Amino acid sequence: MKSISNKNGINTGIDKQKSVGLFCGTFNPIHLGHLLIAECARDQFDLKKIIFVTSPNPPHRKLDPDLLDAEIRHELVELAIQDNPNFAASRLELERSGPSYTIDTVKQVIAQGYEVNLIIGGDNLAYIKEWRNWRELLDLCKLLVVPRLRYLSDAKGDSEVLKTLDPVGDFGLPPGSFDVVEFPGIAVSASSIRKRIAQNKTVLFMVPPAVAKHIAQKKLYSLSPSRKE
Ligand code: DND
Repeated sequence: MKSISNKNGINTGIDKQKSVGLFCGTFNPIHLGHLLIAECARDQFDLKKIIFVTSPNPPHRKLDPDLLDAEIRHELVELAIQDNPNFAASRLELERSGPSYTIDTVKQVIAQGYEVNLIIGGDNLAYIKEWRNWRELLDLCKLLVVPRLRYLSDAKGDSEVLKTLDPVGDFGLPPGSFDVVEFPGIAVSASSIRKRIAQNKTVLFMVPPAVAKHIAQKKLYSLSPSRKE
């Protein structure tokens, strides 16, 4: 497989003068929702590149028995983005030990000369104040929040509603902390994909063909510990 990262873990094709979108995720596995989020954010905010960062040890998923080996998740990310020159996969977090704190990744990317726009789902926005050094994180980068219907109570969810929410009043965040990504909404989740695989249902087009093929060939997710009983 083509290597797309330099020794610092970021694709060397990025123009340092331009803003990048940083998309950190568990990606267990990466799916079309993630790709569509990245593309919508790239287009709307004129981002030069979207950097996908696979998190080996997401702090909020410490005890997840379904968490696939990080190198394999990263390999799926590489397969998913391989034909898109606007997307890059980074090994930054894979090469750090300990919990995958986003603040550490943001600092590393900024130190390399980039302006960071951190892409997160609406579900994560609700918990952002529990993230490590969240104030510093919001000082260092702009959040681009993707509406995620089921996590924003009741009717609150589509991008129009999210846009009416106030970082200060509704979330207790500093003014201007986030912008909203125009995203059509897609009811695909990594957990639903894992469940479908366990039920021997197709996941083709919920994940890109190359990812579906690799999952099938390697029988990924079919031997998950939580499904052995
Ligand atoms: P997820 O497990 O939510 O990633 O983790 C996101 C990142 O947050 C990871 O890099 C963690 O290390 C980091 N984190 C979490 C907690 C604390 C801290 C850091 C800290 O620093 O203290 P997923 O692969 O599940 O999803 C990636 C993103 O895509 C998420 O933001 C998720 O909300 C979003 N997403 C969707 N949004 C809209 N519609 C869908 C989506 N599917 C995924 N269908």
